[in-house]
Amino acid sequence: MRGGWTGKLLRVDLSKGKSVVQDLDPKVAVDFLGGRGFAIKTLWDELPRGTDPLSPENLLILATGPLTGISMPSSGKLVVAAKSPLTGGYGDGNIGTRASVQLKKAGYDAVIISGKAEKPSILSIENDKVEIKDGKDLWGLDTYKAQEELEKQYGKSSGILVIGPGGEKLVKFAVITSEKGRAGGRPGIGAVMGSKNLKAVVIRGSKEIPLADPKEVAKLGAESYKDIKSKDNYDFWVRQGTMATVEWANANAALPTYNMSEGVFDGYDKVGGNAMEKIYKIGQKGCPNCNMPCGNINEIKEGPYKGRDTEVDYENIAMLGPNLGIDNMNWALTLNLIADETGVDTISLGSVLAFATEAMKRGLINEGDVGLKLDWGDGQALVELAKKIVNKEGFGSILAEGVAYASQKIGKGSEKFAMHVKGLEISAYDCHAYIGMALAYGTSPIGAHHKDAWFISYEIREGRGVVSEERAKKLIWMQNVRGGFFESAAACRLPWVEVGYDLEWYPKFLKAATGLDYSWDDLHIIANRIYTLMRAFWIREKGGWSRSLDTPPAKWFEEPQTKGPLAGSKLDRDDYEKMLSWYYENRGWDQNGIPRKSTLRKLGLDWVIPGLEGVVSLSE
Ligand code: PTT
Ligand code: SF4
Repeated sequence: MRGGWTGKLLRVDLSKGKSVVQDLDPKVAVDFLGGRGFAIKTLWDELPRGTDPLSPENLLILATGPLTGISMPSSGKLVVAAKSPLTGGYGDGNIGTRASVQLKKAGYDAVIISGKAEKPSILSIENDKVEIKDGKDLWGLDTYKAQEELEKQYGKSSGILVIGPGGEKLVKFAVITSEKGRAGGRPGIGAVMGSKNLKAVVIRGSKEIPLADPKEVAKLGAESYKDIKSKDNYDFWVRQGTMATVEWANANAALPTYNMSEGVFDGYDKVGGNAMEKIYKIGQKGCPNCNMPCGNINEIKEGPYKGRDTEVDYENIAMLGPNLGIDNMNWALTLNLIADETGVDTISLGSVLAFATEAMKRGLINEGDVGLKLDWGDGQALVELAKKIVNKEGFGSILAEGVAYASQKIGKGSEKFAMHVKGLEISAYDCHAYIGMALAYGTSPIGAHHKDAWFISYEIREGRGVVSEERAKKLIWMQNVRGGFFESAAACRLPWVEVGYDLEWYPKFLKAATGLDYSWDDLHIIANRIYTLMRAFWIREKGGWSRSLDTPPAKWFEEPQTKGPLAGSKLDRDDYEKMLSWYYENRGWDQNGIPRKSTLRKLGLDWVIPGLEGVVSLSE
């Protein structure tokens, strides 16, 4: 390997208190790139079928890719992955953090953490020196305080990953956080870290990241940073970042409102990008190596957390504002701060709060069950319930298991409005009117996340409601670029998505970094391989497959929107089934969503066949 990859993996066994450095198999690097690709390959190869995600046997993987940390726009991202305790399938997340760059500089492409420390611990990685240190003084601290403490001890430039009380208490949607406001691992990767008694990972590196052609990387980097700054949308993006999506989603009847019952919200402008800019925004933050920083730091002006600040994005505000009927930004910011400090996912938190509110409005649960009276827009009660969830108190402990579990527990038809796919709560786009985006959620390889395909923007641009094989193929293309390439390379996709930075830059960077000539066709083959392997992992862990696991909840099919420009919209089941069939066909999977043997062979995944044949019958 000439560069891009360091060629080394660090394995840490917390039970034995030992670590070992291994060579990265060059074929794995070339065929899977890194990030998500490394994570799924490792989990497939090494995790015994049926492993309890919160047991010491689960593997917590921190993985970079060949573009991470190099002088390329927005290259400071890190994939955190494990078997998910929320879904029971493959789970990962992507954090913008100094830990990504520091890990490459310390000389590793990935860290694979197994076992469980006897007592609360910190994993410290400083180049070749790897230590498991006592973390008992940090245990119980929120993520902000723990971050501050670790910065004092290890220096501000260290890469720090930390969990909060949510991860320690094994809330099923706990995340890993970094630098007060970056978070990743929606499917409970923070709980996996907590189950290992691992409070934090601190990484410091001082080595050069190996590059095949350092001069070319520097040249491409300089040109790219200039290119990004020259884009028309650049200034607006830096002012509002993802928050401008609030107004855009409302205009297109896609803003999640009242537990994804509606796509428009009367008070949207009070919690949108413009309101943020005028009233609440006090600062700006970005990930390493990024010159289009999008972290909006906002001040809470009223309420119990008055004067505190918190970093927000669209998903956070949409799920903790309109989806709860909240039109007072201060409550949405307060809920966001609670999620960040305790280290739980904002999207899932918004979803379980909305689910409980709807269940009470429908009379399926009552004030006595919850210990609180819930209503749309009642920020105070929802903040109280959020605290019960993160502390796993009373009814909060049911919601802390996620919306799928809570709906099973409550029963009475509540599954219909439990807004999840495969157990992961749906992120912030209402899909009554967007069948393509519904399919994107249905087929996302970690459960209902928009990260693999923000298909709704394409549907709005190219026409809504189209049911065709072309659309299914386009969705696969988009998943491959976003969830295949960006999650494995591993870099931020927003320069491409948000300001129009050209995709053609990436093969050039790959060539300069690794010396290898990847075309976009090659990168799509890699993405197909990764998607098919993720699907195989899910099938192995679930003991089979069914189309219902790739289908969004009944609400969007049965209860139309009642307001806004698309009032009356709902999804059509026959249309969805057609789209899903085309999707399977074009992925080379059979009509039950199971990869065909011929597909596995074509993608160089022959070695997966024996593992799957023990679980399901494979068609040719
Ligand atoms: C991501 C998901 C998102 S996606 C958001 S806001 W978004 C929520 N952010 C949370 C948060 O904050 N705190 C918290 N406690 N929970 C949160 N849950 C939600 O998590 C994020 C940016 C954003 S902001 C997006 S779209 C892009 N996501 C990328 C991605 O997934 N891959 C990639 N290669 N590049 C991306 N660039 C953008 O990064 P998950 P971050 Mg995140 C505070 O974690 O699990 O992947 O879910 O990473 O560093 O905060 O950057 O409108
Ligand atoms: Fe981070 Fe935003 Fe820059 Fe992406 S665009 S690297 S999320 S600051």
